[in-house]
Amino acid sequence: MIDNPSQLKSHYDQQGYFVIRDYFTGAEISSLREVVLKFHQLWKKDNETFYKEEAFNSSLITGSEYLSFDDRVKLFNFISSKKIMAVVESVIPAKPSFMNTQLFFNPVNPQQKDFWHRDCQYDHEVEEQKKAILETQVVHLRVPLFDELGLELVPGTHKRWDNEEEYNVRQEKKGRLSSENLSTGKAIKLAAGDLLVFSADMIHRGLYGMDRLALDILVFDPAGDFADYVDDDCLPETSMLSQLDDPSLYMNTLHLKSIKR
Ligand SMILES: O=C(O)CCC(=O)C(=O)O
Repeated sequence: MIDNPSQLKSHYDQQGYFVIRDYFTGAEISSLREVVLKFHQLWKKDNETFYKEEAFNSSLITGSEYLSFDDRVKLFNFISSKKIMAVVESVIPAKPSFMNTQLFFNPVNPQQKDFWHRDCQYDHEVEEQKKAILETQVVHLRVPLFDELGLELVPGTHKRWDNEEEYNVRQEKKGRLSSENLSTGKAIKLAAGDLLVFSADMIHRGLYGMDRLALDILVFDPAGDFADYVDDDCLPETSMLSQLDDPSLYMNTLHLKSIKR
């Protein structure tokens, strides 16, 4: 368990991320990997063309489409385990809420390049992005299931706007490409067992290569208006809640959704 939550929080506040090395045991990762690989095999078969032509991630891993009831319960219990909740609560102390999961892998096409982005750029135009990074953000917890090259981040950009180089590269302006290197980037190599926590709205890119397969857990502060982004099917069914050691992460989301209806 973490013994320095306030240090982690202040690193996160200043830099937009932190890493905890060797946070999970080999047994924890292998049991998670077993469930996630079942999802991945079925998802790949079902999305063959997309997978072969352009995909680099899937989402809704906790949903009912590919995993059985028992495997979903296992996954929900991992996501809201004491270890994960201690980290989540260090960053979002009041009523942290579950949003989704994503699974990142290498694109099949070797020409496909890793690219810089802020997650909010897919929902917002530039002026809105500027606002979004000043408001409540979504937090990613990356759990690598195999050793990987990890992520490259631009520390501090969860709170500040892009400099000219960052903007031109990320938004592909003035002839720049989003796959070019940034002088401000910091690569964080990850091993299975490590945990990387980072702000989804900071400038970042996944680094393709090795045998990467990483589960990203997305959580949000209820002060942000994100409940509509949550797909009902990725939340536990009512009959699952009693089988979860600590369902509060999901209950918080269910509550936010219920008051919106
Ligand atoms: O690993 C990747 O390919 C990208 C990761 C990413 O963009 C994210 O986790 O938001």
